[in-house]
Amino acid sequence: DLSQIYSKDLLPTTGGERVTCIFFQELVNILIGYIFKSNERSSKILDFHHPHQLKDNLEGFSLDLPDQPEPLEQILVDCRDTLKYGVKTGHPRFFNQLSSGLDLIGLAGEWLTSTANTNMFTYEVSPVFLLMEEILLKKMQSIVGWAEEEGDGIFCPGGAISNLYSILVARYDFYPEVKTKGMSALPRLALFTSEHSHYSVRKSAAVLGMGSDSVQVVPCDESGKMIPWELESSIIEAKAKGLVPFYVNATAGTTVYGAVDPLAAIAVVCHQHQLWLHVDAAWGGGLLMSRRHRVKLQGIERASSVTWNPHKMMGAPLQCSAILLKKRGLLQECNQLCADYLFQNDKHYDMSYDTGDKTIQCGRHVDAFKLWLMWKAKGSEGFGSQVNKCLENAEYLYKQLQRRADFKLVLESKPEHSNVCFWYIPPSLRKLPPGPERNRRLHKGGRKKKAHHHCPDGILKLQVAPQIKAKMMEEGTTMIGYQPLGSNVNFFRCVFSNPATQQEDVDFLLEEIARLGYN
Ligand code: ABU
Repeated sequence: DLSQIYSKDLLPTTGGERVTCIFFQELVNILIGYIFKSNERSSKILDFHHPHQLKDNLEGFSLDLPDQPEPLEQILVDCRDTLKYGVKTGHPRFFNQLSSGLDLIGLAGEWLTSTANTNMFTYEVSPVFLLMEEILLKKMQSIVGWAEEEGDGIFCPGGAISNLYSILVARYDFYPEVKTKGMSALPRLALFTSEHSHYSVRKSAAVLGMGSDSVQVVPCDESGKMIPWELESSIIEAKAKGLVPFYVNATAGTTVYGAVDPLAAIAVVCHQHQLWLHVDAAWGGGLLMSRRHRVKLQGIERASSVTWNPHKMMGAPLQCSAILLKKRGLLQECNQLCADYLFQNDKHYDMSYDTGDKTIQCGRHVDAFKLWLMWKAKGSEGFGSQVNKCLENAEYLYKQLQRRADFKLVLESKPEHSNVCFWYIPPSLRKLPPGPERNRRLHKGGRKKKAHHHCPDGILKLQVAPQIKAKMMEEGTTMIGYQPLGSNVNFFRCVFSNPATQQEDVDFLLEEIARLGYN
């Protein structure tokens, strides 16, 4: 009975061993129950509530912070409720995000990491984790295809920050004085990225003081790949305007279509114009683990830097993202400030392992251990099979969509990655041929007559895909994302990164969309 027991009764309180043990056993039971539920197809993915409902002591679940301590029994109830009202991203029918699944070895790694509760800035406090990070980075660099004497990098908080590092270091490589003199040391720089690339490139340019307008957006072909000759034209045009090109971002696995830019051809353009080539393989990096699919990233070895997120295709628990740099030492030179209280130069061990000064953070979470543990448990081959399975699921979905009259593929070609994009065509629109009229009606708001706090008259206008998504979330049976892109009105994007997903889940998804969208 933990109703009269408080956190003060846990360790380090003298004699707190028994209570600590009971509390954690109860907590582990809650977590194991959650893991089981996440793997049960019949369980809901989410028990959706609007923010105002969740903030309003829903079924006694209070988010308010008390002045007086609450007993451990209540703390366990809070843990259970937190999971109850969250989203089971490990459920085999969760297709909403590029990162999904619940890898149990990765989870064990994350638990251990939190238990160790240390900081990645110095070897002094993270000796084992820092060596594991080094081993992982070297392994990833060799998989990218860099030579033994090349390669550097660091794990960072997500792909957007990894991309930011690539621009920061590229700029430093061309203009080292920017570190001390700031923007006055720079000409008007130009960066290049494709229209389908991740928004973090433009955001980074803004954060780094160059302005998002310094990013030149290069057109793509119909499958979402950057067109190399358009890149070259853009570079020439920028030079003619007096801008100084220095950086090209190529994407290996765009967020929506999963397109891989033609890396080898882009590398040739970058070489001709002496530009830094970064490959944002946050999503596509996982393909490198598969003998069958790694060929799609041919040319990545010519990049000066690579973003690769193992928390996406490789299924590592969030967060786990690496920025890899070909030129050794640049990251340290670019960012180091030698704070005396951390990076003393008279330590008794090899201080090159105090890698914290390579980063723009000070405190840094241990993101490497869970991946290291997963790699031990699966081997490189295991990751390869996992990736192959995700792409097989994507191909299965693609084939189902090809043969059904109630769905329409956005791209007719076979998916290159595990993204499959499609529209659901309600019966009322099925007789219309693809074209502007059908698009207009797919785009037109339907009427949803359920009360909604944002909509005082209780009528909410939603287009076909958002309407289906809204019902899906309220029923909690499956989850898939949607978005418009270019001239394409809102369409669904299904992505596979969860090894728990089977073909029966793909069948379920289509039937569920058809059921929810039927009108
Ligand atoms: N670019 C971050 C991941 C986006 C997504 O999960 O859809």
